[in-house]
Amino acid sequence: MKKITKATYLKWYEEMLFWRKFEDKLAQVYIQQKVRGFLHLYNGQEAILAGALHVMDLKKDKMITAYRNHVQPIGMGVDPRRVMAELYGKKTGTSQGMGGSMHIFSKEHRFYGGHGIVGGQIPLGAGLAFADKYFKTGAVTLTFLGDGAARQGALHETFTMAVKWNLPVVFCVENNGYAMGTSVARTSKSTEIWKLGLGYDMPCGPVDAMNPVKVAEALDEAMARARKGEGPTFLELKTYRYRGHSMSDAQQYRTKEEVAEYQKIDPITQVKDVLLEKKYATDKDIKEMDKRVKDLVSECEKFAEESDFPDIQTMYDVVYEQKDYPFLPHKL
Ligand SMILES: Cc1ncc(C[n+]2csc(CCOP(=O)(O)OP(=O)(O)O)c2C)c(N)n1
Ligand SMILES: [Mg+2]
Repeated sequence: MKKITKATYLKWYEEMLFWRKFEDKLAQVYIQQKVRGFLHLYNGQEAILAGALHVMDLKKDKMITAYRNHVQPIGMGVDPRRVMAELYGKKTGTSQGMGGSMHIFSKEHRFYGGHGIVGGQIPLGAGLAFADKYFKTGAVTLTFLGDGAARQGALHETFTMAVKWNLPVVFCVENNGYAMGTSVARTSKSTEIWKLGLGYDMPCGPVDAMNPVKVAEALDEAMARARKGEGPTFLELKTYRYRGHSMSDAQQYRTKEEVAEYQKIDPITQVKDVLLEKKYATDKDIKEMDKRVKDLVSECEKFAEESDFPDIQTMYDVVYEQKDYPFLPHKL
């Protein structure tokens, strides 16, 4: 694995803090009704993305996830101003403002969404990996899914084929404890989700995903296996989300004390502690990074605010229309 150095920790701190603050800003503008529809935030889960990016080959590897999908494309190189604009529904957004929160996508950066159907991305992730095996690109696809999605039938169908065909894919459950308001223990008697891999003879295991080092180590091993043609791995990344499922969640299913317990092992604080303990950064350096993050978030907000909404015609240009459909003539 690429060594984890002072530079890694500095990068991790600034990036993770940016993802956190970018989403805090989204929460704020959502309440002002500038961002509409659903909004599912990633606060608390940042160590997963930081660890993954450390071991991915960003020139060829791919990523696909569910609807909690704003910061992953930024990590993979998409301009954060365009992600913010997409959430505002503006034409400068990643999908010209027509995708919105759950559907960030960038083929150029190999980020394949952004999927609102729980578990829908599991077979798609295997499909991306199938293409890489077929065309011998040497790339690996990281397929992220939630603990709730792990209960979908599509997971089992996909696992059967992915193992049989030795596809270069790593299936990563982001176990944040809940599927909307339903805890893992309420969805199944088996709460150790990683054990689902055992039934498929797939290498599998749990990972402390509040720490980016642990995530990087586990993913590096899994990706190396995939690159050697030895097939998929199934990892259960144990994490936590601080905010509700979406912005309209009253969070009556958990206590404030439970959230506070996880905040004690916050991934960004863990990275900051290493920076200070190892004297990789001074308090002044941290303040400078915090300021850069704040400025960049403001720049994204300004860009989104000042961009135009798409022309109404664009909406019809991107909807499939069968010209010879016999019964309902298109109203336009
Ligand atoms: C097929 C399907 N069923 C139900 C829903 C409604 N739904 C949206 S999110 C969600 C919970 C998913 O939880 P999890 O997979 O743990 O992901 P998390 O939100 O925790 O990241 C449900 C049931 C949906 N979007 N799609
Ligand atoms: Mg969950």
